[in-house]
Amino acid sequence: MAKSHALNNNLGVDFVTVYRFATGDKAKAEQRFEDLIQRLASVGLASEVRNGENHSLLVFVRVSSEQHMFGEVYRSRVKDWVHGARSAEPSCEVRQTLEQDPMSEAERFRIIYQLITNPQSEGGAGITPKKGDWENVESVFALHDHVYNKEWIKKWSTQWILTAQDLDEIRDRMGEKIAYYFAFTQAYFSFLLFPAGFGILAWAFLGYYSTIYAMICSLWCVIFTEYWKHQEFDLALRWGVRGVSAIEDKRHEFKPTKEVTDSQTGEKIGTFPPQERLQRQLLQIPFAIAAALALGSLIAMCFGIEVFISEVYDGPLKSVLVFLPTVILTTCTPLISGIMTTFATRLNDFENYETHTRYERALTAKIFVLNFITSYLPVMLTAFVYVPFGSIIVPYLDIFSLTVKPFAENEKQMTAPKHPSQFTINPARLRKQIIYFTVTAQVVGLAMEVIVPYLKRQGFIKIKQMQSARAKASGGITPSAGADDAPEEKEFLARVRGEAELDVYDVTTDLREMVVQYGYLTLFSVIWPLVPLSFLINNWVELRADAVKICVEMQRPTPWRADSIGPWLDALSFLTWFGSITMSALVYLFSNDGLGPDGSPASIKGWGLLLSIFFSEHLYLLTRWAASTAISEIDSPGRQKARRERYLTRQKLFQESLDQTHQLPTLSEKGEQLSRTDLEEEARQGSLNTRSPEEKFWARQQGWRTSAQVGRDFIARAVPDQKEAGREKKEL
Ligand SMILES: [Ca+2]
Repeated sequence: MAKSHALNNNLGVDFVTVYRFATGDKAKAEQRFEDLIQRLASVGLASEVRNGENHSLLVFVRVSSEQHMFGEVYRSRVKDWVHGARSAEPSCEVRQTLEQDPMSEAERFRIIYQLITNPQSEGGAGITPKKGDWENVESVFALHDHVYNKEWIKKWSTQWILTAQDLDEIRDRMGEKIAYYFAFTQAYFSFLLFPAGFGILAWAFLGYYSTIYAMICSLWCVIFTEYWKHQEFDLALRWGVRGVSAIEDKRHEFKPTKEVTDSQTGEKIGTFPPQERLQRQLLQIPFAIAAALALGSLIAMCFGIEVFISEVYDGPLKSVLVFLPTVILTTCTPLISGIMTTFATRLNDFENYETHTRYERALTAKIFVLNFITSYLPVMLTAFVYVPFGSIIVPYLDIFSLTVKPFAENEKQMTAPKHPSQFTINPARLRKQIIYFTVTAQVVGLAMEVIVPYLKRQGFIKIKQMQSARAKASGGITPSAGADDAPEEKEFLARVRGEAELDVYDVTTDLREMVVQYGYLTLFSVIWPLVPLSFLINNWVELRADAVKICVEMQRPTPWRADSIGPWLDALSFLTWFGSITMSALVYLFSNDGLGPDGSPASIKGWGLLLSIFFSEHLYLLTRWAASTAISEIDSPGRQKARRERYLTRQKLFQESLDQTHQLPTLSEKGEQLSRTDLEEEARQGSLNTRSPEEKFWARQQGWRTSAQVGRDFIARAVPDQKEAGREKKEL
């Protein structure tokens, strides 16, 4: 098989399972492996086994027959319907249904993945990769569709804007969860066009810390947040995933502590009492304090050293030493935030959430706190501590003289000025910092995302080659994984072994990156109005680079569903609100020629600062209300689709009830047929005089013809009106 052919054909494989075994206890490993294959077979999955790298086996899995697949599709759709995510009841005739409502690749892969991993009680094989009894199962992944991937990258890299069709295609291939990330980034990218253009004008004509720029930018952020909420809902309708976050299987890790019987349904449910969870959640407070202290003190320390070296120190190697705090920060921050993230995850596990959605929401909130500190604290320290209070703080920075002691020639070079008049604030510091975070760090981040995994992979390949060369030289004890491959499969298996080594894609990392980036825009862009322009350029590349990353650096992601960007929406709203505070504070503090106060707190009026924050926050609330009201009026394809479906259902029901009404005898017929007999009847009944006044009143005229006749008689007998008679005469 030629190499290109090996890339273009997946040989009908749905999923690949990597089974890694310890060579110590071979009997146990063999037994477990047999269990695995048997479990897969029990749910209708056929398997083929090949040798893998480093004591692993590759199990190729596919659904054994079309009938099995139909059965699973039907079950999945019924589940959606029962939970209200699907409006029409799925028909048992799946083959017919699939003609009207075809299955996307994403749906197919999701159903098969769930078939492998869902518990046996829910009809799955119960294989939980890396967990519990299935620790040996290292990963379960689908093979990349390289033909599609190639087209995808080619298409995206040659067009400016991603269309709704492009996003639909991602949804059909990768599932809604990933499609939501691309939809969000695309919406954010298009929204950046305006502030980018306006930012250039502001930079050229209005200068830094412009009130007009701050107001327009804040307004834009409010509109964007509200627009995205609207858009998100619309996509959920269009993709038919409204409410899927509610259909969820319990987390395997959830440990119920109490079993209760539902009084209404009689179902036995394992629960975890909310008050117990609340107690555990209280641990978040010490966690947040510890995180703020650990990360905050590191950042504050590096900040102090940096100010000391650049503003106070006046000895040799100054230009090099200035980078010392950056080095400390870039090495220590990932370390500390890594430890804190582990803590956060442990704490989140301990809080024992029932569903993935709730678990993720809680974890995201914790991670967001960490990100908030590491990303924005350095800028806030400069803006709200160094600039206004610099002259008070700088004399105390002598404590950092230790860091430069080995280089200084005399004491004088590292003595801070003791009097504020001897010291001047460096007003460009804040701007330099913002440029670093919004340009340099973005470019570096992008490179880290794409290039580092590539180098890592190349490194692995090199090491492997060296190992096998050494093994060959020393007598070739360990044959390579592909030694027994059939010649026609060789290329294909080599490719699968490569894909098995790749990382698992987690879309939340990419989403977090975007939300953190948005934070710089909404919180600080008034410092340097070219921020949106930088983000606009960065995000065009980012969207494509992430697509490449998924295709090349990652295993094919399992297509999960979602009906929003989830907890990141809360983060987005929070940042927008917080931006209304920081922007107004920055404008108030620095709008004085863009230089800001001279470093003494005396020039800042506390009440003025509070007033401007108070004012801008109320303006924020008002604009948010106006924007959300205006945006809710906007029609959109998803809403149109939902409306059309509702209309058709309504029409159908109305028609049905109308048909029933037509079967009843109408009053007109009744009147025609019954008028004579009714009159006789009336006379008879009236003489009996047994009716109630109400019955008598309604019994005088039977049928509409009688009523009409009585009316006509009244008209005929009427005496002509004098005035009217006069008028008629005139007309004549
Ligand atoms: Ca990214």
